[in-house]
Amino acid sequence: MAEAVAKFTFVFCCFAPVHLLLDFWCDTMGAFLDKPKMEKYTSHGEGNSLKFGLSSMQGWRVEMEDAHTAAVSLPHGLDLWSFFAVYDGHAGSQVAKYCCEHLLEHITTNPDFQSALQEETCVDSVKNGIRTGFLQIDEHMRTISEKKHGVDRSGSTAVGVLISPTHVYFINCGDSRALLSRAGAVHFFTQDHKPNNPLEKERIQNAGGSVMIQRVNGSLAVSRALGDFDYKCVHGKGPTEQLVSPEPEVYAIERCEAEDEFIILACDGIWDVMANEQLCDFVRSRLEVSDDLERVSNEILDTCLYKGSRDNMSVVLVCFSGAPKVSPEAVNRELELDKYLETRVEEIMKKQGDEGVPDLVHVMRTLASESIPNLPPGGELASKRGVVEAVYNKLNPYRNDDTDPDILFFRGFS
Ligand SMILES: *[C@@H]1O[C@H](CO)[C@@H](O)[C@H](O)[C@H]1NC(C)=O
Ligand SMILES: CC(=O)N[C@H]1CO[C@H](CO)[C@@H](O)[C@@H]1O
Repeated sequence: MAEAVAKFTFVFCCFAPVHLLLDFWCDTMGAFLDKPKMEKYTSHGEGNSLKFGLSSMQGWRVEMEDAHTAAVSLPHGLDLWSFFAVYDGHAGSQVAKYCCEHLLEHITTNPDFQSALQEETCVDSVKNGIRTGFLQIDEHMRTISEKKHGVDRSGSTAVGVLISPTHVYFINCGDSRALLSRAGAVHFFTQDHKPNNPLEKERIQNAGGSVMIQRVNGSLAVSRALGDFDYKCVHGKGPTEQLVSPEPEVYAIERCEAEDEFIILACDGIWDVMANEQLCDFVRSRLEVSDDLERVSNEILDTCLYKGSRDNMSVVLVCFSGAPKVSPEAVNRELELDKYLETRVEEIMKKQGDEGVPDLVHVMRTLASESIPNLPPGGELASKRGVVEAVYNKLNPYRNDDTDPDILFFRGFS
């Protein structure tokens, strides 16, 4: 319920490689739409032996509140470092937008982080510096908000990776998630901060709050976030002891040149319908048929939409030099699969005969009941819905564009 009433605004912001050019996109409209908005904001780039692609889609939400940062080669002497993040906003876009523009700066310029750069073994200091950056930006935003008499009630989760020449620092505050695929398997993923987690619940209760319907005080679905200052005003408790904490969990993982494949950062709209292994398998299979990371990111979003995600969605895909490469066999297999699907759709539509043209749902259901060889792992038939729909529309002259979207996008279908 709370979700349907809340106002949502999506804000996209992304740093272009090397000189951190800001590129901005913002769109606000009205709760759930009749049809999902499938237009996407996309971007890509490379540097420091990394390639990245990203994509954001408004989906069924009337307004969107999402932002990303992608920066290879950082300022302040951190040329060999890179930073990627996804901010998933709620109750307004201000906090997501502010973090997107300023979080990196708060991290790299604070004294804790700076001291790390002078030391030999700096991993713990970097982690500390990241934590300090989060607490500092939150305090800063609170001051701004108080000056404006608390008009900003928005909040944002943040998930990111800071990549040094030797380590990947996974950073999470909230219920978005980052994962690392290494040597063909999920090697690491961040823990979601949900109010029901024992440690989160304990903190919430110690701050005098409660967890109901899996939400902080029955209303906020995430237990750590930047902003959300209404949940951060318990007297006598420090910033990390409040109902909602801005403290990130940071994990340092030593890089492994030979085995590191890719990192995925995505908001909960993705993980709601894809398990870690599923998404990893899907991405791996897509990288074998395309090296266009924007396209792969778009396919992730479309597949999640067809699998039933009703949320606004964002994904950032970062590939190391060890990522799977396009293989001619995989490309051929995919072409054959598309051809096979086209033929099957034609057959299903012809077979209907006197009963007239079957609807797309019937076609998808029929296909789903069959065993189709070589469907992309993790994405399955949902990832091929675009192909099916294209043939269907070509063959169906009576196509009605106003088909009930709930029928078109039968939820939970995979
Ligand atoms: C959360 O619930 C507690 C206990 O009912 C209450 O004292 C507190 O003001 C509530 N805080 C928010 C932000 O809803
Ligand atoms: C990406 C984004 O803006 N995510 C928001 C989408 O809508 C849900 C509604 O529940 C919010 O929780 C997300 O923060």
